[in-house]
Amino acid sequence: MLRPQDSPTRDRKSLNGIWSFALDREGSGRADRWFAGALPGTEDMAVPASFNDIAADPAVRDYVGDIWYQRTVTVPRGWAGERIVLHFESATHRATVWVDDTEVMSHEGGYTPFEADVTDHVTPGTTVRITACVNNSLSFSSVPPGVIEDTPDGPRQRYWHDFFNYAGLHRTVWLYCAPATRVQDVTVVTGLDGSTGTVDWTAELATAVTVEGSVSPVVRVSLADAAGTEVATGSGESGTLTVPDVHPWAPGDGYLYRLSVEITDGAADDATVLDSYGLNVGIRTVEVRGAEFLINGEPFYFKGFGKHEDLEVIGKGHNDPHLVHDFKLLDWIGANSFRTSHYPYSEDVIDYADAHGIVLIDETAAVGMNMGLGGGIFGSQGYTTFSAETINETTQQVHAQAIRELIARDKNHPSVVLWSIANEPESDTPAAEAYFRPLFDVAREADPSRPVGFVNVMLAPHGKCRVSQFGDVLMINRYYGWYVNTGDLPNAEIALAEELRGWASDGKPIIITEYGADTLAGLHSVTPQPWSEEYQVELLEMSHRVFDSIDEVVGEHIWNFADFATTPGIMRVDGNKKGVFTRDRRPKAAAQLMRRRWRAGN
Ligand code: GCB
Repeated sequence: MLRPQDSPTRDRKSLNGIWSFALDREGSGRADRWFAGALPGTEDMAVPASFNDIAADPAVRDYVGDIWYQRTVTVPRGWAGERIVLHFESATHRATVWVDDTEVMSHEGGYTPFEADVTDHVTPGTTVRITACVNNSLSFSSVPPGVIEDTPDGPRQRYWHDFFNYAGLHRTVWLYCAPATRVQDVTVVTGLDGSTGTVDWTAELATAVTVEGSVSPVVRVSLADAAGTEVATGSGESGTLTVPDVHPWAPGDGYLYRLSVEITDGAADDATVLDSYGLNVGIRTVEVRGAEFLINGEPFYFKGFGKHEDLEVIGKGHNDPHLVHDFKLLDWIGANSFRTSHYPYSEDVIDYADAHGIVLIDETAAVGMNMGLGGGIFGSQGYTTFSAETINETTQQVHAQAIRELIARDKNHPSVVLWSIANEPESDTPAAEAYFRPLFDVAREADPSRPVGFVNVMLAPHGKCRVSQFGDVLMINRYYGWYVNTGDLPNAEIALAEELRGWASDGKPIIITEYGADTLAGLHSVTPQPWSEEYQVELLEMSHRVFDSIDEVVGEHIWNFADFATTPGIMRVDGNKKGVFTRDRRPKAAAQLMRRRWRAGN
């Protein structure tokens, strides 16, 4: 799905700001037609933000159910004659939307965009009411999964992933206009041959109902370099542009060309431009060859983090100052990459990574599909991961759709080099194999140009995992020295090396997608004890000695970039403290260690 933009033929209006807000504690809002007028008992809510921490009220923070958002917007008079589209960059975890009294769309999945053509429901020059009923509950039909359990004090949401279930309108809501005949989608795939770059493009058009005498639309594309100089042109709904003396996009060098896709009302030079859409294009290649991960034909070593969208007060709400600041910190520490653990991040983040040469592993929200882990660490026991009553074919369909929507959204981003279709699911059982095999096919069908993998959990070591066979890359999370060999780094080192040597025998590149230790900033100890800053440093140093001794290890992503919020638990102190930075982005001692290692080129 194309992101809304301003162009010579398009205009957009952000609906961010203060919305009316109401929790639907009785679950009666739909039956009582709350969309048909002002919300009852209205409070204020900021968009974009998670609603949970804004109110400073536990009954709001832990609320499960329907959450109503409403505002009015005046549709610009100048949009008359255009198609008018209402676009949500996300609504976590699902939403139904009305324009005045008319339901216009519903969407499942909390981290990908959705939109509806609302032209027939609005009149340019007048004001309309927009109402969104967002729902934050997790079930075995959602990704990520969860259950709502009855307790004496009412329903409680349980889930098996280790981050707080923040919800709401986390990203920008847009109203935009575009011509009836317009660019509906564009796909680019880039190539390199020596100093020549190629850009294969495919444009999908939406065309106005043809009226007698109308001309057939013609697609023209042109590519400009970063200075704005045109370097290649083409025409047709698909084709290949050739760029001599190409400046490739590369890690650390976010060089972007700008592809302009135009629809004209004929082939003549003076034909009228009906629609124009611009897309940033980074020309690069990605390839897995043997146990190497190649970007532009060069071996690439991933240095960075698993991150979260997680901030004080606004939760998972997108925030530009923090976006810029986090990227400054990535640069300061010498990181070249991160994983969008454990869900698709805001498109602002992906765009920014493109422009700053940061490499991304792009992940779906399929996390917490592992009841083995849930029993021990995250609280809920007594479920079987894959069964007719738990994670089943319906979940698999929702998961497949989540993969398709992630790829549809992010397929054109040069920063994205690898799809991660799940984090730490159960993967050592025949049921897991049956569940995941078709999902790898879904990803490869949606994008044949990038490698695909999933993130393996410690409970499914080499020789037991039945899903890693489907991945192009092995992504593995290991906590030697933390969850096992706690406080015993010498034995942790032996065990980690032994396990990694097993994985290395598969002959695929290995990315360590998580390793680390919870660390309370300011806690020091002469004899490094778990939770101290010294222990985090020593655990990382131990891990690096092992990684550096195994050629197949092509990356290290520390868990986590920063401390983050979780559900309450006896293993969590005000959240997960495995950050190299605190939640408010102060460096722990490990940050200096990593800065020395990564900036020295290791
Ligand atoms: C993991 C999970 C991550 C957790 C982390 C931890 O393996 O992938 O979501 O936060 O461990 O700190 O336990």
